[in-house]
Amino acid sequence: MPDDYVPRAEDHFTFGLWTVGNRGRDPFGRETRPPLDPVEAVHRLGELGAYGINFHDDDLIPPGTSASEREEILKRFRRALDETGLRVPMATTNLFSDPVFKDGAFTANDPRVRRYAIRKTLDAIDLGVELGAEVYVMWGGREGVESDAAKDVPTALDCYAEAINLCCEYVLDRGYDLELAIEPKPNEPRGHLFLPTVGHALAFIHELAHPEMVGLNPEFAHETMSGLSFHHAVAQCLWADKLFHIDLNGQVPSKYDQDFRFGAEGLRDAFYLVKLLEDAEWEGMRHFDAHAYRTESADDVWDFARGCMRTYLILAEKARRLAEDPEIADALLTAQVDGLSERILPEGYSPEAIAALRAEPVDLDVLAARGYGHERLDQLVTELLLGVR
Ligand code: GLT
Ligand code: MN
Ligand code: MN
Repeated sequence: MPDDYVPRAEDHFTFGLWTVGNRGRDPFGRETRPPLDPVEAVHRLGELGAYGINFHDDDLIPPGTSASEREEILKRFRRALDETGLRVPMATTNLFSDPVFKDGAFTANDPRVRRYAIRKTLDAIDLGVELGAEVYVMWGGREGVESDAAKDVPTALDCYAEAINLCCEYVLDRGYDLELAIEPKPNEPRGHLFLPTVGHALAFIHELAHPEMVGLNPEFAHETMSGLSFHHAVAQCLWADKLFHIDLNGQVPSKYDQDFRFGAEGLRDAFYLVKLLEDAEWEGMRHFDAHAYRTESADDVWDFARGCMRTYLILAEKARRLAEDPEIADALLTAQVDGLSERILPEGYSPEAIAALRAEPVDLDVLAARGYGHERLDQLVTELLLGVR
């Protein structure tokens, strides 16, 4: 049955080759799905209404590919993009699968590994830009440690900063129109990862040589794993003008990195997130860094992909309905949500303004006794989400 939740290119939904191409391997069991040809991924996503497809260097050009095979792969991939109109808005480097990176890539103790990691990244930047990428994601999957005696953290952060600074210099030198987006994660695959949360990454960016070129790619699962609110983390990125990209998926707090279908878990946080992005009219890509359950067949993967996009559109519709609901509007008045936009001193600081503030009558008993009506408001939002209003 046709409905309003059919994705269109202008919704800017994107998937990674590694997401729809995930084969269901986990630490305890081997693959349950066959490999997916990147060309088929482009066609299937195009049919579903996605806007784009992203990749790691190795997803598209597997390690060990000869120069002639590389050209053939790129030719087929470009043709699929032309036929479907799909774009490649983001690209990234795999700095975590090869055993060479077992002690880290940009923060490996062995400088030879760090030099190789930079070479691989610069090559991948060239490949991404060649295919049209405007955002470059940096997920430091091996940047971390298990045995703290083996790694001096401040020095490792110096190395991390040096590597990102070199990437920025390269982008400037080449004249690329490319922003870098750091993706924080608390742990997994390392015992501890560096830049574990959005907050750590935001602070780190301001120690870099080109902070204006570097932003964030926060992921729902990664903040949620630590029990943090993803929507708050994204709000702070927006507030700092650092939301360069986003990884949407589903996750149960304090479990392993589940990367479930968007909305499969954490539906309420997902709703406030969608509302935040839509209210802000954020122009970035709605990228799904998720994969189908291991139980699913190759065909079922497309139900997973469709589900991610439909849930986003349904939540966006719920956000619009919330804005139009008169009873919710009344509850928002009671909660005095608008009061937050009022400044303490609208004219700014002056000794006179402080004197006036001190002279103001204030009845603390009245302020302490007032209610904010959050129970009623929250129940109304719950009922909206449950579909009964
Ligand atoms: C990997 C990881 C993701 C990152 C990808 C980009 S790769 O799947 O789990 O969170 O976003 O490197
Ligand atoms: Mn993840
Ligand atoms: Mn991710």
